[in-house]
Amino acid sequence: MKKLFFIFTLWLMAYSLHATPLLHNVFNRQAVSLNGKWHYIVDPYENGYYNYRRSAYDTWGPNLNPGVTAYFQNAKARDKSERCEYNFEKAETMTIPSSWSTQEEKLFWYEGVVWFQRNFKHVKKEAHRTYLYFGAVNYEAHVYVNGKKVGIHIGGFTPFNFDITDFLNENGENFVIVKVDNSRKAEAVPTLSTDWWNHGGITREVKLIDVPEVHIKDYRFKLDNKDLNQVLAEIKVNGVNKATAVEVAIPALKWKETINTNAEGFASFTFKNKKLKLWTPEEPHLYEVSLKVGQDQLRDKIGFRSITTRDGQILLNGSPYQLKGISVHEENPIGGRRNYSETDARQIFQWAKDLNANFLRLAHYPHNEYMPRLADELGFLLWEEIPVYWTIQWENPETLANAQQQLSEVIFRDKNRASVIIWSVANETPVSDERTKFLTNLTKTVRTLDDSRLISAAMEVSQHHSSGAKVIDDPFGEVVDIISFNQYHGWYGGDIDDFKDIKWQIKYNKPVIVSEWGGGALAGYHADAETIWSEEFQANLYKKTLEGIDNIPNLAGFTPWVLCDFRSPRRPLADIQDMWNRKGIIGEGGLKKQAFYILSNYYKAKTDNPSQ
Ligand code: GCB
Repeated sequence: MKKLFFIFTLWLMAYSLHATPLLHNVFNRQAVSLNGKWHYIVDPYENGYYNYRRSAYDTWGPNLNPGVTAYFQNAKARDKSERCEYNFEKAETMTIPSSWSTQEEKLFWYEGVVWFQRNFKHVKKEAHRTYLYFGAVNYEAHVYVNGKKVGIHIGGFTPFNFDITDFLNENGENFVIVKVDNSRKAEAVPTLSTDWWNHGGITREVKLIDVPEVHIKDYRFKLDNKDLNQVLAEIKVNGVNKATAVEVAIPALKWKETINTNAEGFASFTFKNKKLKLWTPEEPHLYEVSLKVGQDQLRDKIGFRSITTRDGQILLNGSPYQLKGISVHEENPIGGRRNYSETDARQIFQWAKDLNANFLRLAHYPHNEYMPRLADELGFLLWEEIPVYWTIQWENPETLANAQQQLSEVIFRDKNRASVIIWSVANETPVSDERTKFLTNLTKTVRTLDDSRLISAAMEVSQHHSSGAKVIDDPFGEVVDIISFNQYHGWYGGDIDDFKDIKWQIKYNKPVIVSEWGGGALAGYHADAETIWSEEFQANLYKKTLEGIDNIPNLAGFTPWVLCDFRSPRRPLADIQDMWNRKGIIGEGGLKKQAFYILSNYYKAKTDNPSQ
């Protein structure tokens, strides 16, 4: 109990010490973009942060000014005799957002610290707060405005913001410096080894947002699982200390109400409407919702749907629903860079549409916000995940706090997205008491923050020693809503011709998703189906897997591994892999492999004849 309390306190501390609690729906707020050219200095020894005794300059306090030595000061030699050993103005530039590995050839393999700097003009507005927002920085960001530290954020795939009002200069001339560190660490989330590229940098958009002192901080609208005519809603207003009126409207429903918050700016309410058009992938109906408090006005487009389970099935709006899925990394096969833009997201959904899919597993970390936003609009269901991958330090309370924070941040960002139906808390983690306790703690975080979605994790399969049956009996299965597992029969062992004869023993009567299956092929390499790495080999693996996959009990769908080839340092085989994981059904350069068409035909047949 004591330990739990300690962990909870750590988590709260992580929250309050690091980024200012997030503003919800930054996406739809008027913002000044700080994307574009930033100067950068590569700093493998952290020379700009520590002195020669390894004492961090930004912990020295006002009386021990590091002078021109600390990079976050953005110093320049003031006269011809002054020694200053860096100069951002003269340093090279890089376009933000980006991953430095794919922006700068010389940084392809680099893992460590890079400092980024840019100037910006911003005139303070009377009775307003200014927030500095980052869509994501991989992995650890120390942010300084005009030479002063505004905060730290840890975790490479979730948004954060700082209230920088009090750091801004009266003359409107400002600079921001970010120390970005993507060194892999054993205690981090993810930990030392993964099967994807450790893309360092300011990898998502940077924005400045002015909001009136009294502003909408957060809100949530969700359909009541128990009454599909009823919406449950909550609002949080910042900057008030008395009951405050918020105007809320959904014009298409001709619904408008003034809601009064309590003295802390919080209100919860419900409304009913028999004519509510529910959101589905086939008809992704979104309602415009508007919120207004004082001078602050914010809009969103929200879909209403329920997602539940019953008797081993997934129910969307109360009816059984089959998922036709594919796993996706946040990487572009054309160039192997990180995806970050609306255009990138539209490309992924176009491919998913060509595949006749209705479900994407966003592996293995939260993807950028364009993905859930467009999924809402275009009609795709999403599985979102945090990078609790393989072997995390299960007994380290800081690691747990870190994972909880990343989970909380993605839930916070996407809680109003109808497309998001599953929170996955882990991938292929080895069964032990400590690990199950860790993951169970994560599910508690989810249930506290969001009781309107399903929980899962990609688990592993074992083989029964005598019968040879494939067994899924992970004790974590007790805790989740959906049993998901990765299996690679025909690739990491097993003869694909035997796939249809496998006996599946799943301990839990819950819906099942096969969260990964597949094999590698080099796009354009043709041979017979026995020849590994050929498109024919991969196509045959897909064909045989699809012939036998319906033998899996309670199968609600699957997400083969993976839509596109992606970069990975674990894949050095020359002339075939060349540092790419080749399990994509779309190859490097965007070329569809044969397996793509096998899966798309299979999904088309399922769509045309769901009972097939
Ligand atoms: C897995 C992992 C995934 C890897 C994949 C592979 O089981 O979950 O991250 O990329 O296998 O290609 O081996």
